[in-house]
Amino acid sequence: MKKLYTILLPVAVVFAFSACTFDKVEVPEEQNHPHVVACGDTTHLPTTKIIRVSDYTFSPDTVTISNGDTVRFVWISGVHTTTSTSVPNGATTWDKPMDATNCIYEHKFTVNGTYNFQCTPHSVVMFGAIIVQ
Ligand SMILES: [Cu+2]
Repeated sequence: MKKLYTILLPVAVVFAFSACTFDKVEVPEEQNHPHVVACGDTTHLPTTKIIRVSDYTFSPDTVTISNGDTVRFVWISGVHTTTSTSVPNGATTWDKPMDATNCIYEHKFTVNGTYNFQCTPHSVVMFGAIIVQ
């Protein structure tokens, strides 16, 4: 039994420190296909767009998405934030750190309009927009 612990403990430690990696789990296939698609069905299925956060850019810095879509900010390098600076009336604002321990932030957009965002410490060079239509 002691031998089992000797094996499992390092594994548990690795899992604990890799928690951030496990946040990157993809949306299961069935959630992207909630209904059977018939001929002529043009229903938009919710999708996720990726914005990479690095020194010192959001890439891409502007995305156009459909109502109900999600934007996933993915940390690449440095110490940043993703912070909304203006959102449409009735929409939710956000202000999240983006660093090695806060490596993923997902925001679902359910109000049409333009959302401007920035990295607060680097707002002169790091900013962008999400257009929901
Ligand atoms: Cu920054």
